This record gives sequence, C-alpha cells and structure tokens, in this order.
Amino acid sequence: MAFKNDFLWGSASAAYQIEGAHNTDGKGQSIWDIWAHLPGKTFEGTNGDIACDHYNRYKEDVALMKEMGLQTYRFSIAWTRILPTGTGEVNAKGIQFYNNLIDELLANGIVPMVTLYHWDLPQSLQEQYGGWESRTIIDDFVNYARICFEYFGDRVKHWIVMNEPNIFTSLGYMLKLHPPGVQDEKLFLKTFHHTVLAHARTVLTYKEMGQDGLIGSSIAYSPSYAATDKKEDLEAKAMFDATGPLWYLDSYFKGDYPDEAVDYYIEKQVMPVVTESDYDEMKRAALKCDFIGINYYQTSTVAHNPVDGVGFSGMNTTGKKGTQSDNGVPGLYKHVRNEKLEYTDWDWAIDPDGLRYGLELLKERYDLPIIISENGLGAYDSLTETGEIEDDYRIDYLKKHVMACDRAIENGVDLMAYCTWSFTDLLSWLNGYKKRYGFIHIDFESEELPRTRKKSYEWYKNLIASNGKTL
Ligand code: BGP
Repeated sequence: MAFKNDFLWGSASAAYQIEGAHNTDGKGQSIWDIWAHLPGKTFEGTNGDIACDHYNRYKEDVALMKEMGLQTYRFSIAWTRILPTGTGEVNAKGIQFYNNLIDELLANGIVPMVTLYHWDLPQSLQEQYGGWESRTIIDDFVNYARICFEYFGDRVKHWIVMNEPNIFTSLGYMLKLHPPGVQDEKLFLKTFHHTVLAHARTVLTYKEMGQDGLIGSSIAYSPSYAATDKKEDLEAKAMFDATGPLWYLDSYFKGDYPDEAVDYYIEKQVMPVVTESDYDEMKRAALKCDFIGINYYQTSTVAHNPVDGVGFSGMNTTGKKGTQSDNGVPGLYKHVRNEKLEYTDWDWAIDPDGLRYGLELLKERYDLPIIISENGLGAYDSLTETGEIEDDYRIDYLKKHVMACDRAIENGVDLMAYCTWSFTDLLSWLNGYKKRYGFIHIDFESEELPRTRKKSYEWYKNLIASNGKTL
C-alpha cells in the first residue's frame, strides 16, 4: 500500500453533535442550541442538549480510541465554551475541558486535530449583528481563534479553521435548513465571503504568532460528472463547478473566485463586495495554508436545467431510499440520479472512485497536501440478538474509499490523513440519532448511553495496525 509511515488514521466529530452539557460550566448558547428547539427544524425535534454526553465521558471515549489504535482524533471546539457570548471574558472552565481532552489524547498517543468552527456560532453574535452577515464577525472570530492558539497551540499542531463553510452558509442562507433559516442568494454569497476572510485572517494570524503547526480549512467536496457528453450537460457541469466546488476551493486555497461564476453573479446582481484588500489577504493566506481539508461523501451528476426547470425541492432527511427528487438551479444545472452508482438510504451516492478522481483534481489545481477530514456511511444499524452490530456495509464502504486513497497516493497525491466520520455514533444535524456513522454504537434510548464496539471497530483497528495493508 502507498501509505507512508507518518500517515494519520483518524476519526472525527463536532462539538454540538457529541458533547451535550449544553448549559454546563458557563457555556453560552449557540445558534444550534436555539435552532434545534424551534418546532419543525430538525428530524423529530432532535437536539444536542445531551448528545453522547462526551463532555462528561471523554475519558471513556478516548480509552476506546486508544484501544483501537486511533492515530488522530478530529474534534471541534465550541466557541461558546471559550467565550460564552462570542467576545469578552474567557471562560476558564471551557478552557479546562479542552485542556483535559487534549491532554488525555496525548497521554494515549493520539494526535489532536482541532476544528475551530463547526457551525455553533454564539447566539449572541447572531443577535448583535447577524453573525456571518456582518464583517464584524471577522475580528471576533480571529480573536476567538487567537485565544485557542494561545491556550492550546503548544500541544495542538493540526488546525482546521472552518468546517464546510459552503454547507453552513448555503443551508443557512439559501435552503433555510440551518440557522438562521433565510433564503437570499446575495446574503448567502456575502456570508460565504466573510468566512473566507475570517479563515484568511486566522491563517495569517497563526503564522504571525510564530505557531509551528499546520493550518487549513475543510470544504465539503463533491466532484462532478456531466450526465451525458451532450454540450448542454457539459455546460451545466462547468457552471456547477464554477459556482460550487471551485467557488469554495479557489477562494480558500487560491485566494480568488472563478471568473465564469463572478460574471454570472454580477449579471444576476448578487455578487458580494470583494475589495482589493480582500483579494490581497485571501491570496497571502492561500500561500500560507499547509493543507486542504476535504469532507467527502459523494459525487454530483449534473445535467442541463432550463430556466423554468427544477429548483430546490428539499433533502431526504427521512432515510427512506428513493425519496430524493432532483434539485437544481433553474437555468444553470440540476443534480440527477446516477444510474451507475449505489445510493445510501438517505440517497447519497456511494462513489469511492469519485474520491480518487476528486483528490487528483485537487492535486492538479492546488498542489497542496490534503487531509480527508470526513468520510463515512450514514446507515441504520441494528443489534443482533446477542447485542452485536454487524456493519459489514460500513466496512465495505470504508474499505473501498481507503483503496481509492491508496490509488490517489500512487498517482501523486500528497495525502496526510484520513478521518472517518465518525468515531462514535452521534447527532446528525438534520437526521437525528438514527442515521449512524460510528465505529462505536451508542444506545441513545438508554439514559446510560452505553457504548458498544461494532464489527467495523475491529476492522479499522486492524487496518491501522497494518498501515492499510489489511484491506
Ligand atoms: C458533514 C458535517 C458533519 C456531519 C456529516 C454527515 O456535512 O461536517 O458534521 O454531520 O456531514 O452529515 P449528516 O449528519 O447530514 O448525515
């Protein structure tokens, strides 16, 4: 296999999806603490108030990681534990929690990989100035990041500034599925641009502080195919790429926006204000990024969509396979089902070779090392009569994706780490607790939240021990 000796085999989580303890030890409220309690916003009203209770059980969880031989654990810091209202006094108990977690990981030989922002914006900043809608967020974010670097930078050497800024801004400002539940394309592009600037200034700050670790951000990446080789489908694919993956990746890792998409947005009168000094900062930061983080779940197959064609018709959050209808942007493109691929119960395309293809495209366009910060299969898991979880489908999914990584490395991709989503089962933002991703099953019906190793746990353990050879 092509994995180098310092390759990191890991697994990932995010604060809101796992920690619980939503109002413990001085933590402030985040936009998700509020949103998940609004009627009809999440699947059957599920929320992260308790989640996996990782805040209180982190030692038990780290012990399971250690036993598995996990080499890196990616988790996020809840801004509201460090600064309950987003700015102001540091909350010592929040610092203490992450110090404890980091120390516990290191004591067990696990490299901490920290995400600074995994969607849980302090509610207070949303109320004060609309959160990501205002440029004020940039300085507030950098202030928060600087505090994290000061407290944790001596031990944390892998930093992911943003998690999927493309998802939280589009679902928050276009599709009305995430807080603040707005539909306004201009605002979506503006908030996304503010994430680019917050990321850029954070990267520059990190380097100016003389910190000696690695820093980047993670984008949700769906490489695309044209549905056919007809001209109109190829054009649709090109516009999907320009307004989608390239818009997100170029801004973060080239310091620029793709011309075709800029022209399109100017004509549509939704192009955000991007000043010369923004471009300058973006470009300087792009040169300082140590890696590209990608979360890979699926590819997109794209077809022509007439001006009176389909718009956004919702996502399958029920887990009933085949209920996802085509979504698109009228006049630009639509996503269609790819008959060559298998789909999950939530209608996500399963496409391991799409990962290899995507990694190679990234190598070609950005030529940076890459961290896969998420990849995994959301599925229903059930216990056998003897209480086991035989998740062969998950093993099969992960195995094929790891093989794709191996091929990409063979083809010249500098892949540093692979993190599965997720280590334990956890809360899915919109799909509740029944869509499971973990190596560790958690019985969310039981107050004790018991943890049980799944069959995939042993499989990943062996894979890590052999550095990928036991595929
Ligand atoms: C990514 C997020 C994760 C996680 C994952 C699975 O977009 O970064 O936080 O939720 O997707 O998604 P879902 O829970 O919708 O199945």
